[in-house]
Amino acid sequence: MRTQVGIIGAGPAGLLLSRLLALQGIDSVVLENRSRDYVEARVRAGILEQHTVDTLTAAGLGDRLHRQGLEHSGIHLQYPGTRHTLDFPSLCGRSVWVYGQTEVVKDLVAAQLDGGPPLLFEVSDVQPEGVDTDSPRIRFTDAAGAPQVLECDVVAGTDGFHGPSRATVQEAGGRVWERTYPYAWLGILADATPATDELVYAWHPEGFALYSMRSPSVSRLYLQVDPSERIEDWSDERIWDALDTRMALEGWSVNRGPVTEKSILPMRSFVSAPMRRGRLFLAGDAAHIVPPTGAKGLNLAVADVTLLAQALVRLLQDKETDLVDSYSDRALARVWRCTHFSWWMTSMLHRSGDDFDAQLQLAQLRRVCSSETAARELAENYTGLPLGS
Ligand code: FAS
Ligand code: PHB
Repeated sequence: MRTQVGIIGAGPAGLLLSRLLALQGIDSVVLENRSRDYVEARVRAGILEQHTVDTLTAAGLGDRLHRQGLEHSGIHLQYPGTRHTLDFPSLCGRSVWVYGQTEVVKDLVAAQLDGGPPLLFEVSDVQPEGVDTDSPRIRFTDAAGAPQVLECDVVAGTDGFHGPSRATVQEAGGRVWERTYPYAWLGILADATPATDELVYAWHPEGFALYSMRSPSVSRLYLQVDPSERIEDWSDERIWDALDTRMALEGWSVNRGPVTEKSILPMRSFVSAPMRRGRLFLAGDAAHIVPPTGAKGLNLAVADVTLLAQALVRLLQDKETDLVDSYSDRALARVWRCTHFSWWMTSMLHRSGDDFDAQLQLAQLRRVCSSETAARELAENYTGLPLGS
């Protein structure tokens, strides 16, 4: 087998990269170790930045997004007795969109299978090789159990936090930064009409809570819990009661409904540099992880592959290496900006158990809710800084 770009991983990063390259006449093959059903069912991100929406729309993937996505012009920040609304368009001229990652992936997979480049599910033993040469390859076993070799000009490692690509880059040197937070998120999906027009990020003495959604009839809610908590110890009733407590506001209440999914998500910040080794390039969670508080993970993956697609087109069509040579530094600049913002939102909203911290957090929240300057800084980062800024 031969292609120009061998792509490891069919998450949003790998699938969008394949699409963006195809639109520029560059062929690719996407290798995915899970099944289509598994990939499409993974419940993850929910918020799309404007540049993500613009990129998906320009790539011909915006129809369902514009029909079913919910444009949100702000968020609510809450602490006991106060729920304050940040109006993003008036603060920074941008909004965000609620459209689940599951839906983005379904749209990408459908486009790929409808005449797009090859997408091979349920492969195994995937290993990039020869990445320090101009003719790298990817060894793998296909779904039928046959050993295969994919000869390429370039390999894209979009295989997430647990894939093989980052290790291949790190073998040649590099650095990793990691911070594990002393809390986790318990998340639920519920068939319940959201009791809020826009997301509510609530600080509370008992812990952080987030009211999000997937549609006018599906709510997505999160609770800060200790990382050692087990989901089986959290009945639906206990979850709803905790949400009621932490999001309590005079004259308002959380809408309950059947819980259709619940899980506990650890929280970490992780950055691996460089995002390149020879002809192997990393993008998305393969290179970085951010705590979900800032709704950055999926959007950062989209930003990476937007830069990478431009760089690979320049390399493979114009035979120019300037953009691939600067890709890692340019991508990492945005990665660190988003890592900082995600850390800042997380640190402001999650209880550490220390009362001095609590007073600092409340002071920061009161500042953001009373100062247009402070609110603008949150709004600009949350809605996504312009690519390349
Ligand atoms: P992904 O992990 O999505 O995709 C990588 C793909 O590579 C997967 O399909 C995987 O199966 C495949 N793969 C792995 N190893 C392979 C191998 N050896 N061979 C072939 N394929 C291989 N972000 C937010 O903004 N908000 C959130 O609320 C949020 N919640 C999250 C909850 C969870 C449980 C997780 C894990 C992440 C969450 N994220 C959230 C972050 C998430 O959305 C990621 O940023 C996003 O999936 C990044 O996309 P990719 O880089 O494509 O990585
Ligand atoms: C979600 O809807 O899954 C979501 C929304 C905002 C966040 C994190 C997750 O900050």
